[in-house]
Amino acid sequence: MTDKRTERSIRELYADDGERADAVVFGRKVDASRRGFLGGAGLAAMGAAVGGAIPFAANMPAGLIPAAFAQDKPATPATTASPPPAAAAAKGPQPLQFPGKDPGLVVLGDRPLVAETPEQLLDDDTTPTAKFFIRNNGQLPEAAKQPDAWTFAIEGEVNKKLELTVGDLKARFKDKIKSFRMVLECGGNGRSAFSPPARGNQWTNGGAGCAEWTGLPLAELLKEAGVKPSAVYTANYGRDLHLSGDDKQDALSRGLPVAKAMDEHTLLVFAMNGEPLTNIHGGPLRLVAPGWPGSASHKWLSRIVLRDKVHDGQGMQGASYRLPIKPMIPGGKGDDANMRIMESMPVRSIVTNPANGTKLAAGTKSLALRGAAWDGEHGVKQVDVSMDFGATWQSAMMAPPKNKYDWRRWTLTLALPSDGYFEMWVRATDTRGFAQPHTAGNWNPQGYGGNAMHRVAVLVG
Ligand SMILES: Nc1nc2c(c(=O)[nH]1)N[C@H]1C(S)=C(S)[C@@H](COP(=O)(O)O)O[C@H]1N2
Ligand SMILES: [Mo]
Repeated sequence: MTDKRTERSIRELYADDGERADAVVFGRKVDASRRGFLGGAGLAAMGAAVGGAIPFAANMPAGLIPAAFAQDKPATPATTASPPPAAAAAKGPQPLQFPGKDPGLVVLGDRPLVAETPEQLLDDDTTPTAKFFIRNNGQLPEAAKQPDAWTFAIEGEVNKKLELTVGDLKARFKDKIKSFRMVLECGGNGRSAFSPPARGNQWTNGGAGCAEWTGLPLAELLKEAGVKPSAVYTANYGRDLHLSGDDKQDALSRGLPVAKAMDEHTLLVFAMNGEPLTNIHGGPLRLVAPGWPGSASHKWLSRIVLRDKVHDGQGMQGASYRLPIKPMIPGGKGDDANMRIMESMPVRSIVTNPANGTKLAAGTKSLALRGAAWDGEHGVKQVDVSMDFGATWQSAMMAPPKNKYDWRRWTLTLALPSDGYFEMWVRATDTRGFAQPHTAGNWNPQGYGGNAMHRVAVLVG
């Protein structure tokens, strides 16, 4: 075995060629589609690697990376925006150090600052602000000293341009202010499950949170401004600076079709979880366009321009927030003409308790699971859990949503047949019947829409 090979992580090995990895790790080629056909020696090696006997080994697909190895994350590949220094990448996941934020958040990039919430920190019904993920594309603006004096405009294809402050918005539209608990999720959430790896922050499932957002439906202002029939799309602008410091470039400028901008859940938000919106989350004023890629929820909002054509700002073109119409070759370059703008987010579920790698006392006979499930526009129909590598599934109980775009908290208690190593697989299905796949599908260069099932390893005894 060469030095080069021993330096590679088990995860990388599996990502390249799972069956070859089985051979390298377990000393022999897996010659059938199931690991259960491994001889006793192979199985013993596998058991030693995961920490215990595997009662459902006969169902374990060959080449599957055991969930117990998932802590062994790949280093973040370089992005075009900010190649991380090799030394930093080698250090592995870094805890976040940021005022008011839980140090359990994991930094995916520090320039711009990006941090995700590990699944087990998403265990609250409403995600506390301290645990809410962070995604910036540019430099943070300075925190506003007088939030109510923050100005913003609605202009473009409207009958009457509006220029308002946050204070005006709160006072003049007092009776129209709404609060909804809604998921905000980065378009790239789940990206780390793509193979070959896709460009960008290597989110696991933690580029998402569900907070209570308070603000004015954008529709109220659009009605006041009078949207012209020529308007088809918004262009959203904010006051964060491009990473280069060049004020002629936008860090990000995406938009929404007029119909989505008019949805009563699309809010101009000034409060999060009952507190004034913090600077890091886009305060004093941000947009929240729930169910769509987080990039459509503009922070530090300064202007919304109604356009007579689809927006072409930073983040609207090429492979940015766009998905292949016809499947493309994984790892390929892609063709701009074969891409469409990503709109509704795909269905996803996570186990929030227990955490991956939890050890339980020998003889434990039952396991209470908790989690969350959500999707973009369609709603979650069901959540199913398998503890035997997908052979059988049991449906979880789901709490009702508070409102559209809320997530569904789910619970399920499973009987454990014996001691040993188990993987809990969770799979949500949306109301159209779309279920989460085993691996991230519809490969695309920037890795959007990856909604592979979440797997959690549990070791009993
Ligand atoms: N002005 C501005 N708004 C922005 C961004 C940004 O970089 N600048 N990032 C977007 C992206 S990609 C996401 S996923 C969400 C993240 O919101 P959060 O940091 O409050 O979690 O904000 C969006 N709004
Ligand atoms: Mo994002």
